[in-house]
Amino acid sequence: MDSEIVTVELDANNSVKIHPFGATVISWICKGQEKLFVSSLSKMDGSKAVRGGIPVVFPNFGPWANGSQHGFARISWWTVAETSKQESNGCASIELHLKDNETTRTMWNHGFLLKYKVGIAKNELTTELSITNTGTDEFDFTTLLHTYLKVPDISTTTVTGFDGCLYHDKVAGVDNLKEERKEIVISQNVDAVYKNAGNVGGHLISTPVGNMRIEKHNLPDTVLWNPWSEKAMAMSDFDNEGYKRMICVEAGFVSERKLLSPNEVFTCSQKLISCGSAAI
Ligand code: TA6
Repeated sequence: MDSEIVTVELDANNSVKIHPFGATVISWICKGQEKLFVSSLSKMDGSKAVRGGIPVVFPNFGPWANGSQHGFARISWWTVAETSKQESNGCASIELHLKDNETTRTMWNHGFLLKYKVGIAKNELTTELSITNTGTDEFDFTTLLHTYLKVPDISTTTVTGFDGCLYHDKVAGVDNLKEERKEIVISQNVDAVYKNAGNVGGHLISTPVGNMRIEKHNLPDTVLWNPWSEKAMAMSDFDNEGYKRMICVEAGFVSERKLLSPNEVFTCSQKLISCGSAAI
């Protein structure tokens, strides 16, 4: 399956790899350093969603009555529509598409076209998803970019951009909590869905060796997740110690369902900006 993986390269030290299974970005090398976490036990053969990188969640974030959790986008084979091009402004990009098919229609009987553009520039990775309703009936969806960032050590990692936001704590099962912390350090299983987070100034993930900023467009909510030891151990594709070297900061449109009329297009994106030196 490795032969299916496409690489977009700016130069020897800046490149991105995308697996057509789920259009999953599985590697972003920036200044010679890997910025994304992928579990060493992740499946890469299309038998299961990639455990890491940037899985694309559509048409449903979370448990789904129509099919597997987080919807079918991350477990479908996408097609490369536009190969990489070195644009004049020093960027390189590639576009992948997914449209409704027999499999998706058995789960969710709607016509759609997803276009996913992955672009790299100096110190930046942008992923843009456009969702077109190609059918004759309206549909609603939630969507999210399930970004696994690689960090040297979760215990020395902080993340900002959540203070003042309401959130649903999925671990405690409590809704409408208000985040008071300006800086969050994760020291246990965290699974929190924040409404309208990171929309002014983005999220800053800071580590002793460098920082990463996440800027979002049309993805008003952010999910913060780390399985911690027990949950990581319970996942067959999550290496037991992996939780110490990752943080999921997931840009999404998940607190409300987005309604799309026939021929309407919804576009959303995130930009990851590496503003540090080494391992993040
Ligand atoms: O985004 C956080 C979350 O919804 C968690 O609840 C956890 O289930 C995680 O996604 C991973 O889900 P997955 O289906 O990839 O195992």
